[in-house]
Amino acid sequence: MNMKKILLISAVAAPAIFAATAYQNQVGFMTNGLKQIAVIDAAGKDVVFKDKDGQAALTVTAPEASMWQPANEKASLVDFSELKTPGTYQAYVGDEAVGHPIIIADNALESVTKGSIKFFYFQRSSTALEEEYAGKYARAMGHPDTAVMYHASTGKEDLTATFNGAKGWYDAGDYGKYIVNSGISTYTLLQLYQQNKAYFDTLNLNIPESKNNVPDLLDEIRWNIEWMLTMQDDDGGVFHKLTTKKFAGMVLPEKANKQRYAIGKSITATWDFIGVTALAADIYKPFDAEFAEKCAKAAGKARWWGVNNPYAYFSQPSDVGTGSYTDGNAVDEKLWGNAELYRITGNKEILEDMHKYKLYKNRQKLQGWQTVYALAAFTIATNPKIFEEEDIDSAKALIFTLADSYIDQVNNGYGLAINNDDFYWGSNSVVANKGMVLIHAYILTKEKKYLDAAQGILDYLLGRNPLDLSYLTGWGVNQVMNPHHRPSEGDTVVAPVPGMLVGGPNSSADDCAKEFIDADAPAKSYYDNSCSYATNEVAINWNAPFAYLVGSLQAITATGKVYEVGSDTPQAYDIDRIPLAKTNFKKQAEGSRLVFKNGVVQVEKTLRDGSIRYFNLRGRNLK
Ligand code: 9MR
Ligand code: 9MR
Repeated sequence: MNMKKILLISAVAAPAIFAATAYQNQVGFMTNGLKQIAVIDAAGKDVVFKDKDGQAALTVTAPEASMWQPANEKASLVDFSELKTPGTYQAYVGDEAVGHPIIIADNALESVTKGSIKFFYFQRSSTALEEEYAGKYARAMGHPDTAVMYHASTGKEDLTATFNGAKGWYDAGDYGKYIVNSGISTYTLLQLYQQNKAYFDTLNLNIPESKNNVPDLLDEIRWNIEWMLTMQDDDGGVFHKLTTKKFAGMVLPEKANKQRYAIGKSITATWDFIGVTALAADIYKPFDAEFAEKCAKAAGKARWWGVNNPYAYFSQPSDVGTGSYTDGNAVDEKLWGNAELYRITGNKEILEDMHKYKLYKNRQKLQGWQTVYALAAFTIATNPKIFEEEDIDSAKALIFTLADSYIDQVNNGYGLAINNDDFYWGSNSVVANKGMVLIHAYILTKEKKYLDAAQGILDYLLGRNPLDLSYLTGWGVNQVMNPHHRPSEGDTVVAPVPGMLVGGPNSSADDCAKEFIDADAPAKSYYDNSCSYATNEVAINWNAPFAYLVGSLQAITATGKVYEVGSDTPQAYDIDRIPLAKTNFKKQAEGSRLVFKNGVVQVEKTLRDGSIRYFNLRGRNLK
């Protein structure tokens, strides 16, 4: 921890009084992509873009300023997309330089793409990071996880036994490994690969596996899938998480060596596991048929447990304090898991099961670790030859309902499809996930407005924001320097591990960032200090949609080519020998009861599908 880093940042960010100010992507613009900059106090004035020799290359008159509510500030959105000669430029208003150097290049987003994926290598558990791959962030092995114990909540009989739960990525700033969060993160990266194969087949990440014949992105993802596979119990069910009982101090992995446990076994973890392993069985087959077969088998076996234990929701044991990832509704996980499994088996019974979980209007929700309807929608909408028309229609309805609502938000001074409601814990991933929805809308229609809105979100994360900050460590003129990340805190290197997207502004942060909450400007409610896990932690489920967004924009914009919907013929697996939906479980009756929760009396309603909702006494939905 080095306080000097914090002072440095705030000194740089202070804008001069009265002069125009500009906020922009600080990393780079694609030669053929959308290029915009938000300029304050410049309406009606000429913004001149000068090349490195000081020659004016383009002049744009700043349009009327308009409000962007999350910044509580008016700005003129200046579009300089016409500038298509690679190089470095600077914007001027009158004699004054505004913003930062503007870099235009064909591969402007390639280093960020690599960096945001390389993050996952830096998060590897159970291995030393060698200097050859990690540079000055090399570190000793931590968490071998070869002798993990079973917590009583796993239901295991012999609590003295241990198992090998090695590999996997650390979830975030902490050293836990959580199946639920691994689910969405791993899927998102697998989709990045699947939809941009030509690009990622040759992209070198400089990781230990770089010399084998498998694309580096897939090698990196496999590190986590191999861990996920260790979390499956003999009966097919999947343990919820692998952590210590309490969070470790802010030390390097090698120094955090308290006993680790498999904790809980849950329905959400199990269905998320199915989603990932089924998709992996398809994607890895051409590279390693044996591994792929193992994934498919694991998915089928997990389904058997999932079908038989529909109400096994995770609840945090009283002696455990690590992340809980609790979720009392598994409808979305079941929908997604079944969709992936049907895609690789064509098994009608699985399709029938999938049809029990429809994408009703109230299920058209942005994806997040707790809410994965959209993952099912992405898979279904991009596999029109596999799924039935009704499924495809409802998947597209989800994607376009969301994407079009984002397009409706984009018309503001900052040009961002981001609004006040987005600023909760992990807001940077909220907006990156919106970007993933927009990219899907683009893949499905080739309508430029969707790609442009996605580009705007990337620009926001890389500096087009009222804090003039790049939220990705290691990139940008003003970079985040003090993330809540144990390896970065525990080492002696001043700069944090590169390629990490921090959680971002959070208008309900309840930690040391509290005093920075700006009720009128949620986009400013942020504190670049490692004490703030609620605004400044990093996490695999935040980096994954960022990598998806930037990797897709690089691949699509550079080539003008986009994933061809329906072009995939998934590998076929037979999971016939696994007994399917015949279970002894009776359909659960709906029921309500009063419970004491979060300090008040609430009505807990159990729906027929086993999902649980909470209402206050006036009947208002609480979640
Ligand atoms: O480091 C922990 C982080 O990963 C979690 O997101 C956060 C909220 O659960 O908690 C962090 O750990 C803190 C703990 O909750 C309270 N004591 C200080 C810990 C480190 O800041
Ligand atoms: O991302 C999670 C966020 O949605 C929750 O509001 C928050 C508090 O429960 O926890 C976040 O997840 C943390 C996890 O519990 C432990 N590892 C760090 C994760 C990121 O902060």
